[in-house]
Amino acid sequence: MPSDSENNMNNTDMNINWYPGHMAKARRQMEEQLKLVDIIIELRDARIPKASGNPVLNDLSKNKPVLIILNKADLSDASKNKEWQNEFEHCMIADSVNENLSKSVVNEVKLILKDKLDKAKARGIRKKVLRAMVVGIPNVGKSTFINNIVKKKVAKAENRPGVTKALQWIRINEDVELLDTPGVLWPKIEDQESAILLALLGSINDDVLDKDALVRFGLDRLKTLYPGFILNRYEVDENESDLIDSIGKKKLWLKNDGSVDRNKTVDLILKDIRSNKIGRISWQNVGE
Ligand SMILES: Nc1nc2c(ncn2[C@@H]2O[C@H](COP(=O)(O)OP(=O)(O)OP(=O)(O)O)[C@@H](O)[C@H]2O)c(=O)[nH]1
Ligand SMILES: [Mg+2]
Repeated sequence: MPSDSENNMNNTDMNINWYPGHMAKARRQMEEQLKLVDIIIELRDARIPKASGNPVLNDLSKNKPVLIILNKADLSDASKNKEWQNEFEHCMIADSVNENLSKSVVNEVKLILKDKLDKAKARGIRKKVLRAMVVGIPNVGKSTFINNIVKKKVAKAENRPGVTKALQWIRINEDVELLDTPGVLWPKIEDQESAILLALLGSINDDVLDKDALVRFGLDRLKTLYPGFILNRYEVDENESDLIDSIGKKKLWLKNDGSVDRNKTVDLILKDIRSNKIGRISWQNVGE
């Protein structure tokens, strides 16, 4: 990781809004609901399956089965998705925007809970409703996933972190209910690399970020992970010393005085990185 990016990411602005108060509140509320819940569905970003795993949520999920959904899998590298899937006990690969997930997810939840349900049945208890709490970092697609499962737009979803503010139970059918929750991060980031990746892919409010440093980090990492992607998208030599400047010039993203409009260039590259415009990218590899 380039040290200048690391230093820039370490600035105090970053720390101010990293763990806003509403997240602490959400966590407390999630803890309260936990006793009602049979299973936790944890959404992770398929492009950063490790960095998008939240240690706070790990604590919460103690003693409950967890189904991991590698979401936004349409944006990540298909072969890496498979490798990551094998890392988790219960895990599905998902594109919550384009796939119809309802049947497969409900079936998987029932399969994971089968033993528990069978035991309850043997004791003469018939459990009426299965309840799943949907958790994950901000902007990972929790509300979109729930809308997909319920096949209606019941939860508000937008492409920025912090859209869902309150917990909301949503009935899927006569035997399954899902709880939508606000995205939560954790109070202390030990791992700068995870922090940068979360920022790069849009889980931290852009207003508190040094976007220029973020994009420099992204382009640098991209050169190593997927050689040729930058050349393909922007038609510039990947080894240019100031890639943002070179891309701005090539694309003619200029200011009135003819110099590169750096802010605009940074914004557009960041947008490309967060979509699949440059290509399907997995930013983390298994075992690293
Ligand atoms: N390409 C792609 N985009 C997705 C997918 N799932 C969600 N999105 C997009 O990601 C953005 C965030 O979705 P939300 O459902 O609001 O995310 P959230 O986790 O509920 O976010 P918070 O409530 O802010 O924590 C939206 O623009 C969605 O359209 C997916 O599987 N693939
Ligand atoms: Mg939401």
